[in-house]
Amino acid sequence: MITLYHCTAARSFRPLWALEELGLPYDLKMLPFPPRVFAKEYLGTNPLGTIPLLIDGETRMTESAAIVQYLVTRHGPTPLAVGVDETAYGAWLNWLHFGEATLTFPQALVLRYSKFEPEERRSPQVATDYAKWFFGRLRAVEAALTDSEMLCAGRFTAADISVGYALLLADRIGLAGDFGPNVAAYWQRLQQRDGFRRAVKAETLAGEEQKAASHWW
Ligand SMILES: N[C@@H](CCC(=O)N[C@@H](CS)C(=O)NCC(=O)O)C(=O)O
Repeated sequence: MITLYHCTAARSFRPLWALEELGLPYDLKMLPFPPRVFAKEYLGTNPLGTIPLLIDGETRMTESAAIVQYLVTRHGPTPLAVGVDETAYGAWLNWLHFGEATLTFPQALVLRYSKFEPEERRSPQVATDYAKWFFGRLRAVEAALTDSEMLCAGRFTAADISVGYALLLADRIGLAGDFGPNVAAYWQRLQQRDGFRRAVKAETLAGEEQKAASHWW
């Protein structure tokens, strides 16, 4: 059985969404955010203290985009993966990693310097500058969606899960109002997917059952 350590609406939502899209059984372990402060015992399981942590037999992974890539390739075949012999293979890998490395990184700085740091260390300038950075990078997504419903390969793939999570985070931290029209419509489409809805329901139910309040936004 796959085990996923998760905090509500954190990057671990990527693997959770992928697990639901794939219909795989899994054990969801909810943690309060940030675990390194509110669930110190978790450091014994994952010394990084970060989520996600996915355990699948001997495999342990802590990078959300890599986990999604792992799930759709190891536990396929599935149309969520784009094969090496498909034209869109390179574009797929690029979007898959763009979602975390390019889109989520600046948002983490917005969150940190507008919310997580103690009052005296907060910086409206850092938060504003990195929100601008995020919207600058998001132009690539706006352009990619001009004539297409999803990012690549003409279908919903793991790349949409990776970029879709960056949009979820933007929504939670109040940036979604400035999405361009293509990104706004895409974000609506993604939220209507059964797999997305099941993932939201799963984290809500597991959060209640395990009493892990982790509404950090
Ligand atoms: N690049 C990693 C980042 C993992 C990460 O930093 N996760 C955040 C939550 S979204 C975390 O655990 N933060 C708590 C902390 O740093 O203590 C990924 O994509 O999974």
